[in-house]
Amino acid sequence: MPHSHSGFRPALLVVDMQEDFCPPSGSLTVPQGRTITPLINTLLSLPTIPLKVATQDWHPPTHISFASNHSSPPKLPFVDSHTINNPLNPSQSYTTLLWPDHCIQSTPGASLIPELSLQHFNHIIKKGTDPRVEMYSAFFDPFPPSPSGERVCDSGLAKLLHNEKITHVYVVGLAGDYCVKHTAYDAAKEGFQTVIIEEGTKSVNPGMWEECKREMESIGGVRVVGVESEEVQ
Ligand code: VGL
Ligand code: ZN
Repeated sequence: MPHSHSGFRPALLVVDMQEDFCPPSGSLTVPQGRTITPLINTLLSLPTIPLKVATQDWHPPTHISFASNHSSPPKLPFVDSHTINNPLNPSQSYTTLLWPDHCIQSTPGASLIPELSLQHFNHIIKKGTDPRVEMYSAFFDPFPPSPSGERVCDSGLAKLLHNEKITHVYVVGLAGDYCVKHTAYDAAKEGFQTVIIEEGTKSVNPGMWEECKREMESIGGVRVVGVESEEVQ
């Protein structure tokens, strides 16, 4: 990381390192999802990072993102999309893929993988708990806040990072093309210098990662860097 000075107080966000996203037995496996754990544990061991936060996708069984909850007509996970209306403003909608059942609250699949160095985390944030909306970002649901500032979901992560006077947010975890991407977008929108450490993430669709990176850098204000880059030294 850049050398410490008054304008540098980093946080590490470790997104959704959960059994259901990991081979061999997860229900929504990210290829090679487990292989990033040693690098993440190295980052977690750095005493120069004052705030380390894990997130957990934490869905009720009735969650709208599960293909199994859309039976007439039947929907295929990974293939069919669906459109979610904003519960606070039905004229706004968000279309995204449907998934297999995953990360159901308090089930083994929702647990953080045991090889992750849990003792370093200052906070664990749960997301995706509202059955009515998809929530890839660890900050908010995908809809803009209402004119009065109300949101469907707010995990409290933005307030935590602002309270801790964080300047830079380093994001790793799963999946690069979904929750890591949308978490990084929201971190940048919240005004944090936002960096994804490339070797610290894997994607559901690895073939799309290069395009995903370009999109994040061009429209998201997110930097994607290798662990050996100056940025992370
Ligand atoms: C995720 C799909 C569905 C993720 C969560 O953590 O990237 N992807 N729910
Ligand atoms: Zn999910």
